[in-house]
Amino acid sequence: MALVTADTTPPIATREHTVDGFTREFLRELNFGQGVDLTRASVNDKYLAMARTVRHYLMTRWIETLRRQAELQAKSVAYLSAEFLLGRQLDNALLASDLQDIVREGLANLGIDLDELREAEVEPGLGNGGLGRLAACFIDSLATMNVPSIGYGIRYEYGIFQQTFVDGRQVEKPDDWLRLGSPWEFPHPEAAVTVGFGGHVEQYQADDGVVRRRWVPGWSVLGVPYNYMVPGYAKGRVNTLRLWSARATHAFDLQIFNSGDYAEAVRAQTFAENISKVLYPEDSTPQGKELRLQQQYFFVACSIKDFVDQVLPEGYDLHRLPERIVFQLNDTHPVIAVPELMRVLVDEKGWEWDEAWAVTKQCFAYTCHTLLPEALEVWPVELLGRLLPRHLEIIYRINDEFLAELRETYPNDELRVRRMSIIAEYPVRAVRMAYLATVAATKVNGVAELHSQLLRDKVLDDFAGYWPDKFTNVTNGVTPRRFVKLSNPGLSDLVTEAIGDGWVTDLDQLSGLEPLADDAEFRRRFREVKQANKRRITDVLAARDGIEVHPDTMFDVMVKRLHEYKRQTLKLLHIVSLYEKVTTGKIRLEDVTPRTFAFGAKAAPGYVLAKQIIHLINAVGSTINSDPALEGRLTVAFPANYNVTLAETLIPAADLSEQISLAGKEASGTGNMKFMLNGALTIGTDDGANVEIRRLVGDENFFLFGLTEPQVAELVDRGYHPSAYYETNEDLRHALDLIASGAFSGGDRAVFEPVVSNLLNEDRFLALADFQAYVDAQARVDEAYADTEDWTRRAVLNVARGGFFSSDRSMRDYIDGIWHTHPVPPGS
Ligand code: OX2
Repeated sequence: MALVTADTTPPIATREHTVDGFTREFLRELNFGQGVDLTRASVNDKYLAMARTVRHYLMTRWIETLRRQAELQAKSVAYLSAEFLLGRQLDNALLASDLQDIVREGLANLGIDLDELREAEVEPGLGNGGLGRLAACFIDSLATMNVPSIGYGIRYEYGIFQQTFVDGRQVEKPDDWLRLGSPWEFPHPEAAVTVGFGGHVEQYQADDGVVRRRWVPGWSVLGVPYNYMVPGYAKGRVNTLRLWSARATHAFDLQIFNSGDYAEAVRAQTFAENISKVLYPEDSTPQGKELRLQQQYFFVACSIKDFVDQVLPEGYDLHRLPERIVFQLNDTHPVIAVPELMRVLVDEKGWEWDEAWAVTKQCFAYTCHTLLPEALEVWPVELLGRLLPRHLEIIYRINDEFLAELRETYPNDELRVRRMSIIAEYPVRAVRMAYLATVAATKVNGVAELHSQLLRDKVLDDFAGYWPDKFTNVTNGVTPRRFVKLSNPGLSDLVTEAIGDGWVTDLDQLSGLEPLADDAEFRRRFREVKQANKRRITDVLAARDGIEVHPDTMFDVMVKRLHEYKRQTLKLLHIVSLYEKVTTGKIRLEDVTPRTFAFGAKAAPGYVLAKQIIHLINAVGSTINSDPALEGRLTVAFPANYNVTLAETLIPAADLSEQISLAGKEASGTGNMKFMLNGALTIGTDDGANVEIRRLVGDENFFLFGLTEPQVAELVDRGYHPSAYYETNEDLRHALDLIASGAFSGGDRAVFEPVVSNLLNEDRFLALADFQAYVDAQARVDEAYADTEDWTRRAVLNVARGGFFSSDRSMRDYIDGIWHTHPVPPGS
């Protein structure tokens, strides 16, 4: 008898959730999958077999999720993002499948140490920093909250570069993360789609007699989808992340191949496959690179085609698209999706323009992540027209109609109309992607209250005046699964013992810890956890980087991309000043709070000043660390290649979180939230989400310093002269002079001259203006830290009041205010 007929649901393979069941599966994977026996298996063999076994346990939920979705066609979110900075997958999969104990025991029975295999996993670094990590947190929350959603992005063959230091200088190495195979991906070459580029647009008479325009691409590539499971916590949905990989089309190379020019055929293939070759190592500053635009169009064209042709059932009425999908644009990188959807509807489906625009306008929402003018993407018309000629036409028409509409509203204000044009005329004619996104989106959101306010008041003020209801805020969040539960098991157990484990999916429950801040025994245990976390990172830094730190010092941590606006130099000036005072006897070493200053930061390879700052931090570090008098008192730790994996052990060990960007420059920050939830106190400016952190935790539990955004604006307006601070502030002068003297560069005064002279003459982000306020705030930190009990009390309050910063809450805000979707549990 046939097991499956048209009207029965086909059965799904099952797995036994026991140690024996796991062991059987694991051996099968090892023997039949990897083709090795246990005695001969390498660590990588065992890791791959184990990872594949674990994913089997999630498969039922994945299949059920997909079936349910096919059946219900519930409204979904398609999160379009050029970056997903996932971090290692194994621990999260073990947590989601509730297999942690089973796997540990099963492997131990076979003489295998789970921790050794965990270390074999190479993290997929498919993002630069906050923006990519945020996307990863969001898809975790969506799955946990049972929200139908799909992530669409690029499967870069090389992720964010591996950073090494050679004589203190950053040297980049390619991130060959796929070298040993990735057990977490499911390639689907049979579902590949074709994407065109270049060529021209032609006019033709359609069957209905109407004259239409269509794109005749000059070349095309294949997009091959790779699916990744996005498992929700505790039996939630297993959603899908679909990343696209570029391949040469057969038509592309076969012809050349047949003509016997093998070299040319290979060249053609390389050209096509370059598109998904490497992640651009940029954060907040775009490189005007053609390949980048190719990447952007490549992944959104694949995604839209995939959604329309594969995900939607056959015959779906696209007029109802807004009931079925919302495309969330993660910054401007995917904005070319707007003219692409128009092209599909108008050119391919034969719709009228107005009809297509009415639908398209309802399908997109846009998140802006920056305030830096240089980070707002702009594509020269020349480039866009060459690569995507039809899209440029469509953008022009969208703009023409938009400007006509504006002229009706503002009849005598041509200046305003020109300001709001999607097309910039200067310095070259170019498409402003943020404006295009704003015109097309149902909602535009910033990522923290202050940021959203500044978007409305400054960056997109004309648009906010025109469409006040379009603008909204969703403050970022982080997933408590990865960044507390998994990365800080000590704290996690302590919290669960105190208030139960509901906090993992309802982070507001952390408020239940509030009274325990006054409980001496709880504080003692809380400190014990922090101390254990410091010992853990001490071991990691010794093994990973050969760096020696002292677990009984204050851990003062600044981890984020290296950028002038984030002001790593400000922290460095504080360290140098302290060093200068101690070594000249201005302060006694015994009076200095023992501190470990930890940095983690990558600089974009082309960002010369950022790389010089890295060199300087390392130079100051090696001078301080090699001074025997300072041993155990002052240490600078700058492990290379800061990534998600390192963050997971470093953040739980921190006492002090450095969030010291110039006010009005950091859109949100998300590291700040991770530190808070792990019991660090923040020293920070009134910037990004710091504002909300401080409001929640209370002024008395936050070390605020520095100019406010309006003060910055005023100072810049008046004319900012950094040298004036140098001249009037003795400590600052001594610190800068010490760097300039060559004290950290073996007497060579030239090495750090560019950094010093940039600070003295330019200092775009007002580090010198905030120096004294920062040093004063650090003195308040020292004073507070000296009272151990009270410091712990404040640290507990940081955790207790951090519930707001769960990415589950961010998702709720998006759902209620922007997406209007509903949860659908997998088996419901
Ligand atoms: C980052 C922002 O710089 C950061 O403030 C924010 O927390 C993060 O995005 C997530 O919203 N590229 N990276 C960012 O913005 C851009 C552009």
